[in-house]
Amino acid sequence: SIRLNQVGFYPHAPKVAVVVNPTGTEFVVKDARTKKVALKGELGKELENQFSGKKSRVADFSGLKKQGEFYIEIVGGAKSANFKINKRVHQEVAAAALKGFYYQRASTALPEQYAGKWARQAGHPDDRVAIHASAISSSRPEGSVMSAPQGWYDAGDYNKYIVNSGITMGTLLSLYEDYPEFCKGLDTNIPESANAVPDILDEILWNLRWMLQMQDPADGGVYHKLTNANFDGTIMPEAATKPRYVVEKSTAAALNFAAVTAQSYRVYSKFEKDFPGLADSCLAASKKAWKWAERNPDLFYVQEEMNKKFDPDVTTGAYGDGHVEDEWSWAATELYVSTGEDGFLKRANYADELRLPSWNQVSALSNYALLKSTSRHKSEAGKAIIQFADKLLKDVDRQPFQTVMGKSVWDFSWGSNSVAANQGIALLQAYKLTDDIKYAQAALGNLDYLLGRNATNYCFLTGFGTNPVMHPHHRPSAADGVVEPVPGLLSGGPNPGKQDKCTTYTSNSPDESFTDDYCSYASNEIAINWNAPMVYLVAALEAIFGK
Ligand code: 9MR
Repeated sequence: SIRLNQVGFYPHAPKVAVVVNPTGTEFVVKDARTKKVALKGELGKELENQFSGKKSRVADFSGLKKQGEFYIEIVGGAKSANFKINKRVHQEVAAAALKGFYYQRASTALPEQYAGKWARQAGHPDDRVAIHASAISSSRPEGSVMSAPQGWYDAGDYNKYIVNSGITMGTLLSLYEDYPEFCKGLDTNIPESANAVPDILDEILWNLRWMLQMQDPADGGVYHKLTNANFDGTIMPEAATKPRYVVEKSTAAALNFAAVTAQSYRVYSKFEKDFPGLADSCLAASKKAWKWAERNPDLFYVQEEMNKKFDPDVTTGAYGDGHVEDEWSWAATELYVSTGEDGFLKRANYADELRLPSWNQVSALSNYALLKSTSRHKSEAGKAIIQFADKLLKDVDRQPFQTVMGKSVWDFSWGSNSVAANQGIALLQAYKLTDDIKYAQAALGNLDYLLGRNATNYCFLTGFGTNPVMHPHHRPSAADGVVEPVPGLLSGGPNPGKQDKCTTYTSNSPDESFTDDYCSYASNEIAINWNAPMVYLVAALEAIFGK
């Protein structure tokens, strides 16, 4: 009944545990080794969960600043598992969450040296990809094939989607741009670790190389996705050998591509020696995709419509987005920040009212990007971020888990854990702008949520915590014969939609609509666009508090 960050706490940051259905009113924190009391305290006043009606009280032990291993005991009641108080308490979490992307690599074997017991054979060479009937053009006629290897598998499935790569890549590239020094020290033991480039940029490059191949050099358009016709069964990558297709080009894909490659130009131009010509290719590709989008502003991917016209039917993830104003703004902003060209500034709209980023809503990424510019819009873009952050902070002390995450029922959507992580990023942007530690502390509260201070009592990052997620909807984790799931992957999190119709859910409360079951693709899948904000959040917090 004691919910807390199951990994641990920083010496000089808030420390909160939540006791659900408390019996007593006092608590102690004890040293795990000596069993001596390190801190005594009183539980806070009773709070009621707006969803489940459950009663809880808060144990605030922020006063304990000693490093070590501890546990909490309610006087006359429950006891927690051990946790750490440590200066760099989330360092391993940060490295593992980034390493999660290595485990998602397509077209390569993962040798034991890097992958440990999750070593596996190569899957999906993707060097002879068929052109789906929807994607046939004069440059790529019927019967032709193209090569687009590498990239990350999107999620628990083995397909590769440009739109979802957009926000994922933007988030990881921004982490590097916002915290370059910290990123340089983030070692993930990948094949490229020995080179002079930070691991995070080597990892991002694995997906960037794939994305670049998804552009048709003939016209600059970008195929919406590279996919099987249907989802695979529960098999390892090397056993998944069904035909692969690129499907039709879309405006959303072109704009996501343009944004990512424009930002990549900025980032990789500092590594010209290591990757000669890469940055310039990215910028040229970005501008070409932008121009294609200008010529094709309304080619929206609607899978059902495509299936009516072309064979075979494609039933994998659609990532269809018919509202691309935000993608236009984001692409224009990245192009503007990278080139300083006025033409792009005109289209570089930022959100006056910030909206939380997700795969189909990227307007906030324009605001974030403008902070890296000298544009006249910079201060307005920043204002919107601070206003949004202030809204997030409101009434947090009245919440049962004392977190920004979960104030609103709308937080619990498909992939709700990425909502928690993206709220954290918005708060950290506000912290960067103001230097007011309250924003960073609230972001840390959302990390605490993800690592255990939540209504489910799960630590949502595989491989961590005393009650970790064990059965994510992730094909390699389910098919590899290893008991522990592939580590460093963020489970999607509570989702009252329960679209998977799994029978193992135990609650209808939105914040408890989660089941640690492979069947639950709606609450327990993993996905690159959820892992990326997790990496950002935990890495940035380590950079801020891990001293
Ligand atoms: O994250 C996506 C979510 O917002 C959608 O509601 C859902 C249904 O279309 O799809 C989610 O994305 C999935 C994608 O379509 C296929 N790969 C797995 C993704 C995570 O579940």
